Amino acid sequence: MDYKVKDINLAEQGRKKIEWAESRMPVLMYLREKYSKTKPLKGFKIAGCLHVTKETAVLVETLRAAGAEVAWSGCNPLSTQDDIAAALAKNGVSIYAWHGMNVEEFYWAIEKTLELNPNLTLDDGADLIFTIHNKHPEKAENVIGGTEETTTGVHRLRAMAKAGKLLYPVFAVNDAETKWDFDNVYGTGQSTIDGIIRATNVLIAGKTVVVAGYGHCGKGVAMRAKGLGANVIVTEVKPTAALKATLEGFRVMPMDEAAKLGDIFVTATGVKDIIVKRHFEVMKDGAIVCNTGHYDCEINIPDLESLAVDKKEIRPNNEKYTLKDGRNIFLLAKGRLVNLAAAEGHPSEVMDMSFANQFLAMIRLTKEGKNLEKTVHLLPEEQDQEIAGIKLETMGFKIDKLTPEQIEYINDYAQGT
Ligand code: 3DD
Repeated sequence: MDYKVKDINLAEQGRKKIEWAESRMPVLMYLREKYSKTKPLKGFKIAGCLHVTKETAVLVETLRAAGAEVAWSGCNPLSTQDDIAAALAKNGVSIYAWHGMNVEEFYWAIEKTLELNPNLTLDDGADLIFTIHNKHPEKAENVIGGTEETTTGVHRLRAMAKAGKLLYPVFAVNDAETKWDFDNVYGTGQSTIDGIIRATNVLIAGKTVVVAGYGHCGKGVAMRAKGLGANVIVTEVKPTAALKATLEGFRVMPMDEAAKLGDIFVTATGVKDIIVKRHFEVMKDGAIVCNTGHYDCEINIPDLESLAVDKKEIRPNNEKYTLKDGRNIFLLAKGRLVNLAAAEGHPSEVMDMSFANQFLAMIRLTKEGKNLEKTVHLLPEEQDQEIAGIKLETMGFKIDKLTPEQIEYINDYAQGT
């Protein structure tokens, strides 16, 4: 059994965290119970490239319980939790992941998972799919289809499909309502603040928090910062998103103005160069800067380096850059996603639904993949309602049901006032 992790002796500690996550992921555990009997993924080989957290471990072990053979790598050099990787390795998973990988090791790990010759791929950020397409296109012939977890990855794959370059169909798990409206908003909202607090322990109350990007993720971060008493400024390029931010009571202005006011900056745009040299030049002494987008391109670190006369890590995931005029700027998690690099990512309860979508999408691909067009597909709305229904039930909630007369009314366009 092949694997490469930081320290296999961390397995017992990791297992305890996985058991905690299992206790708070009732939808995925229900699906594991249901499909471990029929094993619909038996005979299928899944290569996964997704943050190695306790929640991902529950997904991996649910895929295996349903019969799949699995090989796994992390999808960010700083997001792997080493005790979780050890627990998965100890339990027989071919996993290649450790915290603090360099870029070469990151892609070596992806290559190792491809030795499985997968017929299904599971991605978060599309690095696995891109490695297949750019370096091993012959392996795409074995692949029935794949899934993509995050907004950035879906954007990349849609562009690829539009260019006619996608070699197999992909389900946009990110775009499922039970993922996008929950993980991206409530998960990112809490886990980003969690990462900031773990790396700084600053008081959020009373601070001016600048959130760049008011998509689902930025909306969650702004909401939770406000909840902790921050004064929130939102920066945007999309008029409708900016308008929504103003109606939620947030101040809206260009980054050139916000840069002078912010105490804490969070980028959540998916776009590069959101905070650049001219912004650092006007920031307050002691400003804290971090990113919660998938890639580390949103904060221009070479610009910050060019202004600094000294840099040192003052506590884990927190580097103090001293500028020529004596001001200090604190960069968290080296500009990589602060929620996973400086904390544990989103709570289990919200990843439960994201990963229920991943699991069901894998089964759907085994049945439908061969007939799907080689483009990016949405998961069916019914799947959202099925997942949300199970979630509500596990939370002890009951809801109303339409009567036949109400269904008839909805479908009868002729009935007026
Ligand atoms: N992501 C956030 N928290 C995570 C966790 N606890 N486990 C695995 C992945 C986790 C990333 C997700 O938000 C993913 O849906 C994304 O990147 O959009």
